[in-house]
Amino acid sequence: MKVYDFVGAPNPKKLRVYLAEKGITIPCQQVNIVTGENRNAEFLKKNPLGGLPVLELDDGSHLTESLAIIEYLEDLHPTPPMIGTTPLERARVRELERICELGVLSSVAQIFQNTHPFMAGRFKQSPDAADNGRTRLANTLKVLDATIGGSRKFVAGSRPTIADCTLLAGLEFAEFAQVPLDPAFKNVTRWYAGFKERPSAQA
Ligand SMILES: N[C@@H](CCC(=O)N[C@@H](CS)C(=O)NCC(=O)O)C(=O)O
Repeated sequence: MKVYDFVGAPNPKKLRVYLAEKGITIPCQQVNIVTGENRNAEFLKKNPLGGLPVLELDDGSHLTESLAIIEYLEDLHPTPPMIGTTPLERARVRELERICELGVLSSVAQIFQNTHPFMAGRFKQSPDAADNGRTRLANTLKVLDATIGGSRKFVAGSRPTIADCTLLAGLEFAEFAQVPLDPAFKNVTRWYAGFKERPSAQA
């Protein structure tokens, strides 16, 4: 197997944090999205949508979509469990992961695409779309702050899960996009400081 990766982008980061938490080692090859290497004909054969990460399987086929890659690896390596063990636990973890992805990471992406000079040449930018992203981000962080509360060590409870991987990637991306986490979300802030201490956060 091989991972096509780009250090500096959130979806590849989510996968690297997951791999580090699981103790799985897969060779990584960097594909530069800043220079557009992910849009050349060679790479588009691996992922016609051009996005990273991509997992290359031993038969030469490719799996795209970070969450599909993570769930595939989780099925191959169920221990330690990062999507829970009972049906309800698994549903709760996935629920929180989706909230972190769609409400945090995607909202930050929307803000980034609509405000950052790097995106200006590639994207029709709209201040209203950026504002909508900020609203969705704040609404989601409010819910996550209440869910994590004063005592949870991890997003879904007492063990790290894929929800932590996605939230870490989303909040690091938020710093890069210049919409850093508002410290008023004190439980998310405590979680973020704690998770950043884990070796996987450096992946
Ligand atoms: N939904 C996809 C998103 C993939 C994606 O858009 N990745 C970004 C990096 S976070 C990318 O490659 N952007 C460059 C581009 O699309 O040209 C996933 O979760 O893997």
